[in-house]
Amino acid sequence: NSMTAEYKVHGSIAVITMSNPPVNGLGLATRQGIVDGLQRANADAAVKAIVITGAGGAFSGGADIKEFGTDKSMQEPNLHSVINAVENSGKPVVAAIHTVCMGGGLELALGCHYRVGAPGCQVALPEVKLGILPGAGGTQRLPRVVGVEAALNMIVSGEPVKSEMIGAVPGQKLFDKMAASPEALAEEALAFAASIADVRPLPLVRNLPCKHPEGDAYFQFARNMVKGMAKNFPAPAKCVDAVEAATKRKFADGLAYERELFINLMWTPESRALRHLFFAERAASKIPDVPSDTPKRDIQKVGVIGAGTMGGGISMNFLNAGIPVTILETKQEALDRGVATIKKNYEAQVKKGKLKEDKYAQRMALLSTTLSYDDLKDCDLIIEAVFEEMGVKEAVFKQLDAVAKPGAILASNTSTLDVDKIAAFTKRPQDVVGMHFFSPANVMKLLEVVRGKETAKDVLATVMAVAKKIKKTAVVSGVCDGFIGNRMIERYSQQAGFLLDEGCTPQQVDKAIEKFGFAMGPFRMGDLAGNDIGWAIRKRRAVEQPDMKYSKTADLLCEMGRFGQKTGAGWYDYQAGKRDAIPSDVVNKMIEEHRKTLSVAPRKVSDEEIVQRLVFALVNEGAKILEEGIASKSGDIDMVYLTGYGFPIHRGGPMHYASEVGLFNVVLAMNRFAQNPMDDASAWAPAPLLVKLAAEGKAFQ
Ligand code: T1G
Repeated sequence: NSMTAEYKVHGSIAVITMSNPPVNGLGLATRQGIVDGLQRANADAAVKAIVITGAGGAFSGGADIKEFGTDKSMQEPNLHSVINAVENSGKPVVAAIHTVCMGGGLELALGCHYRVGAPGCQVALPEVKLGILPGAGGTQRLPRVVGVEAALNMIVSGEPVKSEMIGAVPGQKLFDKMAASPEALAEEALAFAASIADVRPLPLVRNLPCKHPEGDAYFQFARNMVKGMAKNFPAPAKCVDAVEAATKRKFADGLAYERELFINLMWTPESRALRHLFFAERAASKIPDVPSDTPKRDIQKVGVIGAGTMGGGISMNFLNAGIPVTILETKQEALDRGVATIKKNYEAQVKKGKLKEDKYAQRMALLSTTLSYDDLKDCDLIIEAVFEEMGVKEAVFKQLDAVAKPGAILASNTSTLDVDKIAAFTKRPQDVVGMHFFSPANVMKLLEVVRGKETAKDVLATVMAVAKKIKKTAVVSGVCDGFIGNRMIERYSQQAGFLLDEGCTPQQVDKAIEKFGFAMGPFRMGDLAGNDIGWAIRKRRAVEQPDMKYSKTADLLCEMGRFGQKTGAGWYDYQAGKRDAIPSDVVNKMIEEHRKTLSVAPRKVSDEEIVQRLVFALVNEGAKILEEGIASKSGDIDMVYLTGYGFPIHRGGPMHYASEVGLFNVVLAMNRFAQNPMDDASAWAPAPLLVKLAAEGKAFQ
């Protein structure tokens, strides 16, 4: 590998510059470059001191996570060896830190004899967010320079702290000097290196004391705090163990202990899930056939059609990002109601201290309303969130086609209708795209971007960039009934219904899947979203897909008018003004009566079977979505389920979870479920992609 660290001597100072874009991940070649630079500098009599820094937009973002799970990350010189080489240098090594100094990058800096920091640099040990902990001395050195409590907070939270915040703490030893500005850093680091070139002995962080005055009491307190917040993740508690070791053991022993904890955590399923999601989240914004340098349209002004729940929530996303919005409705009182709801939402945030009064006022100042399409003629992006009925969509898009300026992006918030048909209502199908927000639209992170046959590539690139700006996780979906999320949830709901027919109560199913980690089981979710929504879809489906088998229970429930929280009763009973789901004798009776009509003896279904049938139903549909090209990567499907449907993060998403279980085992289970006369055998016919991967012993990519 070509060395990815440059070496240059300025006067008597050797400068080693890591250059491994995009964030100077400490990959093997970079590590090798640093070690070689140190050797050259120590061998050159003209060199008195050494500066290590990073090219481009980071000092270093830490270990190269692209190497994780490969043997390259452990190949010598591994990060430990590089840090040892720095500490054992015969000449002083100064880290010149700027922009991003994270994980292994900070650990490298802590191995240096001195550190000069530029203001505005994000300093963090974010390993815990990947389900691990700093594995190259971070848990042993950071407490020695910023104190035990500050270090533990940074390591357990993984959150970045601004360099100038740390530099301002009296007695801190992380930065020996703060540069006046990022631009001044290089100059000041060289001058600083020259000023300490002859100072001996060379200071080592590992030789600094590390104590906490209340020792055991403090760590007991820390353990209690961490236990509460880290429900499904083992790493935070291990961070406490590692930092405690720094206060109790000799440095070398603490380092060895940290290494042991690090390696154990690397192999936990939780860490594999978090590392998978780190990449899946970033990969989701990449569209295989849309180059990342595709020119984007400029979005200065947004129009929203419809001031209902969705229209209001959608508008707030743009107001929050400082983008002016014009909401259009057909009647003034609908506009007034919509604006009042937006105000109520913001005022609730102001009351909770989450939003400053002046920010609230700024956002409202960006909002305008109108009853006339003419006022949308200079919008760059117009999103309709009107009634989910093709006739209404047609009227709206015909009007938009007549009024919107050339190049305006026309988006539909439809959750199931055919975006190609909608595009065909206009003379500009290339500018039409689906932007499917999830309710509540100003809260849920997921945005399904539905790509029509004609949708232009720069429209997609623009919408993905807009999604990032309004802090949404955007996933591109092809056109099909239900796109990615709702198409899969259909199969999940189908299984939930069968489980009731076979002997489960709603609360048993919900509890089993919530124990697995879902935020909410299918029946509590139905009561929240409204059972009538599924009812309407099933009626529509009955025409289009008469052969799809369903449990009648959901229809019986709706015929009882039990639509959920909004009617005060659904699968569960509710007390006025409260959200707790109370098991309902009425519903359980209805289910028992219904079973009698099926002439089936109810059976005890295990929690494990409940979870497998619900989750593998998602996986099988997900595999079909992949092979049809509706989704381009399995990680995209995982992101949909994590950000839109409350799938547990520590399981990594349905497709990742299936790969962890082993696709061979998933197919075996599906074959078993297909034997069940109460079930829908056709639903368990494994997708060809699933069969292929299982036969090859492979995982989803
Ligand atoms: N290695 C390799 N690539 C990385 C990377 C890393 N550490 N961090 C980010 N990237 C890539 C990312 O995939 C994307 O690539 C691009 O950089 C921009 O990222 C022993 C073992 C640094 C704050 O956990 O928090 O050190 O998609 O979109 O919003 O203790 O990335 O463009 O091809 O996020 O400006 C610890 C994780 C590793 C840092 C930049 N380090 N990264 O944020 O851009 S474990 C981390 C971040 C470790 C040691 C252990 C952020 C960022 P592409 P981005 P950004």
